Amino acid sequence: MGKTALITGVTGQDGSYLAELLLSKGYTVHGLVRRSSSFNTERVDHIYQDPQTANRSFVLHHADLSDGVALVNLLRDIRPDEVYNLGAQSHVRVSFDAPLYTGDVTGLGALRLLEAIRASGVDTRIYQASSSEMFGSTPPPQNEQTPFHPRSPYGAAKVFAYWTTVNYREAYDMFAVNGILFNHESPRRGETFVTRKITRAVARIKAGLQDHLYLGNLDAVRDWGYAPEYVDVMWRMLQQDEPTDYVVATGVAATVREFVESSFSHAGLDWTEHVRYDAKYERPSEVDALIGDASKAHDLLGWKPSVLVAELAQIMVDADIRQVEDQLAGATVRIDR
Ligand code: NAP
Ligand code: F7E
Repeated sequence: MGKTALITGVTGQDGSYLAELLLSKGYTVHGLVRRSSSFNTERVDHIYQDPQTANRSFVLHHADLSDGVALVNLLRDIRPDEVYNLGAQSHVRVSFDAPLYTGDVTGLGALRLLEAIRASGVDTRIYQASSSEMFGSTPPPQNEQTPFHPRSPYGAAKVFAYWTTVNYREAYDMFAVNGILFNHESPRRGETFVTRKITRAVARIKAGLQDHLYLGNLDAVRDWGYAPEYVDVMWRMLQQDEPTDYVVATGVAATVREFVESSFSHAGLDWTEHVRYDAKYERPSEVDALIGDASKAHDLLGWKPSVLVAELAQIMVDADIRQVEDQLAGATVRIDR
């Protein structure tokens, strides 16, 4: 019998890649989907299985991280071997506009899930999607020993979720781990995160659909990796003998400006002719520099990233150009795999 996993946030960037990975390993994958008035399953449509399918290996359930009782019922029904908590209000800028909602879903949501595991009595392992945003203003390089100093409601909510996960490991002997992941991107990245906003604009400018791209702070430094490689390390963390927390990063730094330059030049465009500044995209408090030291993940999990920032920009630009070409040709557009 293969294992069973539950993924919260299965409709997101990471959830979709993780679902594919686990299915390829023979898992039965259950995903939590929140109710929406329009379709919100685009990233997993290619692996969707109708409810009428016999012995489904991919099953979606309506639930929400704000509904603790639904989580208990879901866990009782599914009895997963592994739980991946990827669900979150994950946009840092938006967290300043919706701080209480972000605290509720991104912070308390993790606690609800841990408590639901206890309440349901299910013996399972849990992965918590922690973030480099927890380091905030603490200077790089950042590793598992680096003190947290979050700079946004999102970062603060993730710190709460991190310590709650550690506490449930210590208090209840749960196999609960934090993956402290640095920024990771892909053609499936949400369109308002800076990398995808840039690569999508490059494709549209190249096709003559828009002239300008408005951005905020170009000086921020980030450590950008490739999302499919980052979901692999989540899985590895839950296969170990002992639960512990890991930083996951490439160790390679780039500014937003450098990502802009790489993306535009890959499409044969001069970024200075198209990029404009809009203060609207600045944050009330910014995280200036995140560069991770993932030595522990290298040593204990044998994990090493292969796609670094320049190649990442090219992968994303190429995918967005293909998507715009498909749109213009009137083809059915699917998110790049
Ligand atoms: P994402 O694309 O924004 O996906 C977030 C997922 O959470 C979506 O499936 C979303 O559903 C779901 N969600 C939002 N509110 C929810 C709620 N109230 N109840 C249940 N589900 C809810 O994020 P991602 O980039 O895949 O990241 C996955 C996780 O890793 C997140 O927790 C994020 O904070 C964390 N993280 C991400 C990065 C990164 O660079 N990508 C780095 C470190 C940590 P909808 O599809 O309906 O919106
Ligand atoms: O911003 C700057 C912005 O929104 C990156 C999330 O996945 O990674 C992500 O958070 C940088 C910031 O990602 C624009 O000020 C400039 O310095 O792509 P981002 P993020 O805030 O780093 C962490 C690890 C997570 O955990 C989060 O969930 O780019 N920037 N101009 C801009 N950012 C955006 N979004 N839009 C702009 O126009």
